[in-house]
Amino acid sequence: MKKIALLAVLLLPVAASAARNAALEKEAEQFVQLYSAIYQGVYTAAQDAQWKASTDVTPEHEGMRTAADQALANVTGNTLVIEKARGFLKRKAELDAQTVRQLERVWLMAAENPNDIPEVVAARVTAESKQSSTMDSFPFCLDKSADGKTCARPTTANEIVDILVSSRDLGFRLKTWNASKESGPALKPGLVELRGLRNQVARHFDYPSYFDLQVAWYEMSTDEMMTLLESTLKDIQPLYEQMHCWTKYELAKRYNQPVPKMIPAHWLGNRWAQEWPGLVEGIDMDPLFASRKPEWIVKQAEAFYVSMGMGELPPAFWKGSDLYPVAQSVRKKNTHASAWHMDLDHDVRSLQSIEPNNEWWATAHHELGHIYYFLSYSRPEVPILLRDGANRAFHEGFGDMIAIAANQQPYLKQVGVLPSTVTIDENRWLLAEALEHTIAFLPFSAGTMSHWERDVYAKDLPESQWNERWWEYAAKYQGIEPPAKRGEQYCDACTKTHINDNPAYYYTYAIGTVFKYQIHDHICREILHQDPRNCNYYGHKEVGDFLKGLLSVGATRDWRKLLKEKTGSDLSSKPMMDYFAPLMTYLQEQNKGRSCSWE
Ligand code: X8Z
Ligand code: ZN
Repeated sequence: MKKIALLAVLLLPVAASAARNAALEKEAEQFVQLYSAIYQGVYTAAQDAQWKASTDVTPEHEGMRTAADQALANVTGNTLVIEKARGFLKRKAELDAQTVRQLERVWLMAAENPNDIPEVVAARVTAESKQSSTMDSFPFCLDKSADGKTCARPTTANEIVDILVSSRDLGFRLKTWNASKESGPALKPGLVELRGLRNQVARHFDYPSYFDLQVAWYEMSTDEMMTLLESTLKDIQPLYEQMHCWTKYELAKRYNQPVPKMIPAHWLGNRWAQEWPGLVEGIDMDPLFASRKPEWIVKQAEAFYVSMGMGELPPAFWKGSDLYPVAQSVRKKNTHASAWHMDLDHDVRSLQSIEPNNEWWATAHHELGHIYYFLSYSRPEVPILLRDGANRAFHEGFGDMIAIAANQQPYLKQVGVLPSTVTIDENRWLLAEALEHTIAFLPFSAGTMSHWERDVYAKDLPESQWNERWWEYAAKYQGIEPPAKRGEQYCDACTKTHINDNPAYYYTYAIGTVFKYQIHDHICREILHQDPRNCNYYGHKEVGDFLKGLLSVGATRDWRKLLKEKTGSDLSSKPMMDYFAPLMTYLQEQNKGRSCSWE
């Protein structure tokens, strides 16, 4: 209890009235500078080793990653660092705000690896590397050999997506969905161990759980975060119910099945039902990209940012990135897209497996958003420790917002993806966006994922209940059910990348979704004077200037104040709800006389 009180003092906002202390400020600044210089070096070495381990999974690279992560942990969780940071933070009222912001980050990073429990930190570092290797090299298989010992028909994450988006054969879909869940049992033991170790480090630092430690990056408690998520879910609930109803009737017709209450998971075009692509007849974007080269996707995404005056990607990006699929027989690599700030300066890279389709089109814009954010705040005025998003959701939301703009009809026509003669019904276009990017995504991100991880970390949910709880939440928030009962021998949550290697983070995407519509709305209405549903930023330097103002401050500003200053409003789902408002009337009309409830 006493330690919790101390923690509360450390994280309290700086009192405006307190007297600054020049000598203490100087001492704290020197500490932060020395720490930053060492941190940047070991962080870069760890990024380098993690990059190799993620792009070429071998036992040797895993070992090198473990060693480099341990070196990083030795610095960030060093006992002297902890002692110093604690001392300064106790007197934060006497320090300037920028130094305090940096010290708070030193503190949060120390809590990941407290060196006074070295055996726990070492076990965690090793287990994290191992879990990533298991996940990144997992051999997905569609058909086993006759004796069940080898794989007769290997498959890939990209192929699983293709099948689930396009196949109309329910039996084949089921087989593919089941194959996609096979990594779960392989990953569960590692996640059980990691849950314990992650909670142990966080609790050693008096955070109630690892979930609370991650949420603290937003300067929020777990309860505050869950309240924010619940309120977002409440805002979209009426629209989600209509969309869910429309979808189940549509799919029942497509597969010639009775209309179910809940949607069977293998009916949808994504293995976690997080996005629902391929549903709106007449809006099939994939063929529009099929004739393009994967290289075109990423160059065109770059062109979008360049058109707003954001500069070309540096040679380091093209030299260092790993952007296209590779057969597992050649090299095993993580197939989930990511963006990397290798040295907290201008060495930026992205790891992707781009194929010419609509999903990778959006993903490439998303990843370049991270890259442009990195580049934007990597300037001398922004200290190393504040080279980060104003909060994590700003980072996730920024590139996604560019992806909204890059998916609107005026722009798609301008770059020749959509023939200029085509006119598409606005409501159906909006429905596709709601299904593929937004309204289907929020119950997954703010609902199932975030609540499940909250329970696993903050409520110590016994591992004997993990799968049951996962499907309880999928039913409650998403109205989705598994194709057949899934016992505890499976770990369906474990098949999701972030559960393993980006834990207690996923609510970030939900907040990023709300954020991106808020910024998009501001850009369209206030800067471009265009309708947010038909709005084209391409070529608009004034939009680039606005965005640079938002991004280039990195984490030097309080995210709430920055958002209010830039948009005139606190974080709000109103712009998102206004954007999708016409859909409600459209779907209510479509769903007339249907039985919609899934309870
Ligand atoms: O993981 C990602 C990005 C990498 S930061 C591709 N996203 C989430 C996911 O795929 O689950 C983007 C949207 C949600
Ligand atoms: Zn991202």
